[in-house]
Amino acid sequence: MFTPKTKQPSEMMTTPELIAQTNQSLLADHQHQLYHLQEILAKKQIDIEPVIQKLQAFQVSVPSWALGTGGTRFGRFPIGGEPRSIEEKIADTSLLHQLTGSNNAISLHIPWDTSLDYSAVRQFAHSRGIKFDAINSNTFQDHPQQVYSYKYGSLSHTKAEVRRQAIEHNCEVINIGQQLGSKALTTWLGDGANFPGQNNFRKAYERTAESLQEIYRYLPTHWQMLIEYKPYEPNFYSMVIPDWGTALLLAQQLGDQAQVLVDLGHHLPNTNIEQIIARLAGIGRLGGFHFNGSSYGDDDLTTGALKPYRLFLIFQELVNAMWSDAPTNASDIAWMIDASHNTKDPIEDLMQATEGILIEYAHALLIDQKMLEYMQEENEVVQAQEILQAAFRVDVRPLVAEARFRNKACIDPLTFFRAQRIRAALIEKRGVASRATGL
Ligand code: AOS
Ligand code: ZN
Ligand code: ZN
Repeated sequence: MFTPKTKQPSEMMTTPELIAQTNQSLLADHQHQLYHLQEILAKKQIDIEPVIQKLQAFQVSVPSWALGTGGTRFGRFPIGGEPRSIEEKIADTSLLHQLTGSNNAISLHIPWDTSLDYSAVRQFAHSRGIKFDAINSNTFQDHPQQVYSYKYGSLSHTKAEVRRQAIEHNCEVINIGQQLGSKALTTWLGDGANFPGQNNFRKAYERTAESLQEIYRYLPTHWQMLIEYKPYEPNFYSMVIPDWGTALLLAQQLGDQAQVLVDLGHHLPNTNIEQIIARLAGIGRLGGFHFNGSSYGDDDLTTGALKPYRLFLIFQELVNAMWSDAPTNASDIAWMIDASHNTKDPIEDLMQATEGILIEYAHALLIDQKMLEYMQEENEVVQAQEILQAAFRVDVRPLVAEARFRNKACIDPLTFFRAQRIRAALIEKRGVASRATGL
């Protein structure tokens, strides 16, 4: 591994020159692997060029709260050097993007990410090559300045004054997003009930729909409202928006600017998520996507670490929807990683998640959609499965590395991050006790 002699200024952590220099030392090996793969795929009539270009274009945004360590209700183990402000979160996103070439946006969460000067924040992000993706409201926690508690709900609350406060918060989040150049509001509600009899399901839904209607009316014309669903947590008996059906119903009642957001961890075990994706993409209502990995529920583990085949099947539905001209266009979807880091270095985990996402996207891009459709039409079940398996078994990592290389990012980001001792530099700069805002 190449290690530079000069120490980088801790402000920038790395430079394009250093990345290019390091890439040079890895280039011969990388190209050897790429040419080998190119030959294998050429024999199957697959041209790697369009695949690499699509991988280069794919950008997945970083949630501001995942740049620090998360935790559980049992505890938290901060790693040190965590970002202490929006600017530092943007700096970490920019660093990550320099290394991966695939994370050019940040998704903020209000009020975890407030500022006195959003135009300065916007300028700072612009100077670092970072954009603002969907902005998140937060009515699942009580915040210091608020008058009413969300203990019994927010947009669905029985009391009009609590609903009003939650509506106004969402409008305020839109105002902030507008100043930053964001184009979507993500609403995820913790609203629900822990006990039978606690809520009137029908009325809780109606109140939520009415509250969302008010926020929707406030939405700028070029914005989207993304409605995220979740079957349980923080309420364990019922959630007001538990599933994609409810989220879709709300979106349809609201209008064309309202879309459903699918978080991979927000399904009960064994749910066929790829079918949900196909349904929503097919009717043009898939607006947002939260990537993570899950074993049981909303585990927020690293994307692709546990169920790469399922992620591949999800990407197959997206690629197929684009191929077949379904109303959903991937470029209109707000892609975001939504994870919580209890064990790993958050930046390293985001690199692994990004790699996991791109690998399964690449696998899906290798599928001959026309041939698959033919096999499906002819009820050639065995051959259809063979097509999927053949794509999934290819080691596409050289394609992903090539996309990064062409994006002027690292051929091997994780090794670079470690060799440059970037976490140590962040700790030196921000201290060992620095803690990012978030859960
Ligand atoms: C919560 O489970 C959801 O995934 C939301 O997207 C939430 O805003 C985010 O995870 C921060 O808690
Ligand atoms: Zn989410
Ligand atoms: Zn979640």
